[in-house]
Amino acid sequence: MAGSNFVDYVKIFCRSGKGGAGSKHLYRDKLTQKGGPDGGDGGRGGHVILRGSKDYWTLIHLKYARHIHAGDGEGGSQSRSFGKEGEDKIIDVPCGTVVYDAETGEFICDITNDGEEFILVKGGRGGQGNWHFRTATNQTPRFAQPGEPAVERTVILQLKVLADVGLVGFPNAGKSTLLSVVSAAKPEIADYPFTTLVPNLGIVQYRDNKSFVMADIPGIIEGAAEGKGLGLRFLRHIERNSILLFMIPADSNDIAHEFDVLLNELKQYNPELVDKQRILAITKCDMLDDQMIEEMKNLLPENVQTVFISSVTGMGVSDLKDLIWKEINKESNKIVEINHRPMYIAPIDELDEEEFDFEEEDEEDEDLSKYKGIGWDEL
Ligand SMILES: Nc1nc2c(ncn2[C@@H]2O[C@H](COP(=O)(O)OP(=O)(O)OP(=O)(O)O)[C@@H](O)[C@H]2O)c(=O)[nH]1
Ligand SMILES: [Mg+2]
Repeated sequence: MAGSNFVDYVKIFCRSGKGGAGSKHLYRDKLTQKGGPDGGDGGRGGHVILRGSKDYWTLIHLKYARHIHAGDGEGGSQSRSFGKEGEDKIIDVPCGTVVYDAETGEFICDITNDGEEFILVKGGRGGQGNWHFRTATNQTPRFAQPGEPAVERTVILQLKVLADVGLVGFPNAGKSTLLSVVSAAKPEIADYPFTTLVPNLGIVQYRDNKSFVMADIPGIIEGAAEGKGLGLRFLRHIERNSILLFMIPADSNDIAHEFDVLLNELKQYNPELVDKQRILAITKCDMLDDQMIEEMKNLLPENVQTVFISSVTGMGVSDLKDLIWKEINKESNKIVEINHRPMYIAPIDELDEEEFDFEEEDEEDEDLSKYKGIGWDEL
């Protein structure tokens, strides 16, 4: 995205190295006329490996490096010497990167831990030298195995951030304001809808040097599932949050209805999101007096823990932090495993020409560039 450092989708082409050929060498020296086969094996081609790294927050470093080639293995040589292995190419990705095959949409892997490695494309095996093929009846094999060819694969890397709590609400609900108050993040805040165009992450300091990660995502509106507003594109960033914090402003007309609308949009995106533990925060409560708060308590949705907060006065914010901490540490709210459904890849004839290349996401990004988004470097 021009003007922003937030890149959560890239398509890359990977090619492993081909295996080195086995050698057909026959041994000779000044005292030995026919020393027999001594050709060594070729080296393995380099793998393309994905590695999780906590030093990365986005996929921006891959945006302009979309062709990744590992080194070829070298051929074997005389005296049964092995060829050198091809250089492996390691791609560092942020924890929370999910990988799909770009042709079939099939889920390939999910990198969640720092240092976790996954071989995306295997290097070709090196061929065996002629030494392996000597037999009683063929003592001078003049042939050796060629190395295995390189493997090519185009993959889509998608980032689904690993935050503990995700903020869900309509535009202007005060999500970014809360993040700015409880963490060092400095998201843009303004009284018009869709101020936030890309997710923001913040680390919330809790008591005794404990901390948790909060993700502020762009506002959702009714009909987001059909693409209204910014659509549901950013909802994948709350897919693996332990809990969801719904935020509805105190001046809204019907809190219970707004809550249902939000819930319904999440459900349309991924029904599993509805199984997550939820907390409701009624924001901007500095606009209410105690009596109004009491009256409002009867209008709240049922079966959800609710906190009244104001990011401006600080009212209820520490209670909210306590509640979040309690919930994210509950064993039942820990995410054990999530199901990554295959990705939908449009058949070529459904794509218009512009989409059918590596710039696909850029087209979309371009449109948003006129807005000022906050990158994750603001953390
Ligand atoms: N009075 C009052 N105003 C608030 C409070 N929190 C946020 N606001 C105001 O509400 C407006 C919207 O706040 P944001 O934090 O940008 O809202 P948001 O939910 O991030 O909105 P989008 O990014 O557009 O989805 C701003 O003008 C804030 O100053 C609060 O606790 N009290
Ligand atoms: Mg915002």
